[in-house]
Amino acid sequence: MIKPDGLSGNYTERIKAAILDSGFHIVKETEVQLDAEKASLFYAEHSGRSFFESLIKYITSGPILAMVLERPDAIAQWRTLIGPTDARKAKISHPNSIRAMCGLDSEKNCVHGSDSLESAAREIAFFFGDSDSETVEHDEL
Ligand code: 3AN
Repeated sequence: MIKPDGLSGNYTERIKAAILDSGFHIVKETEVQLDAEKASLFYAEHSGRSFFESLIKYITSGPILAMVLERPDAIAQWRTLIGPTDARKAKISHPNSIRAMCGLDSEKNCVHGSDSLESAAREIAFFFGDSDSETVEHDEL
């Protein structure tokens, strides 16, 4: 997912170029404006965290671009390509990462990546409907 700061900062084309250069295939994409209710569902696992309210405000501050990305070992490869959650750290330890390119800090880090097959299935279903989640799980396993 490219977050609102990624889209408003006009990083979409550079991010997509990095995605394709790293051997991913963009299977699907959709631009969506999340409201607070949907964003809270998406980030339900963080609902008890101190930064939750601020995170919801940020992620609903403009449209996001959700994408289904495909390649072998996609979860780990994408997380390597985006770099650490804290974009300030990414700029030092992973200067070629996407978060180093367009992120600001731990919250405004311009892109999201599913952290497991299970969360990928859930997040793909969230944006694109249920059938894709099953396809991805079966393809990956
Ligand atoms: P990642 O996006 O690297 O998987 P998560 O899942 O731990 O990181 O966090 C989800 C989102 O919550 C992050 N992308 C970021 O926007 C926000 N977030 C995480 N940790 C913090 C933090 N310490 N302070 C503010 N926002 C945070």
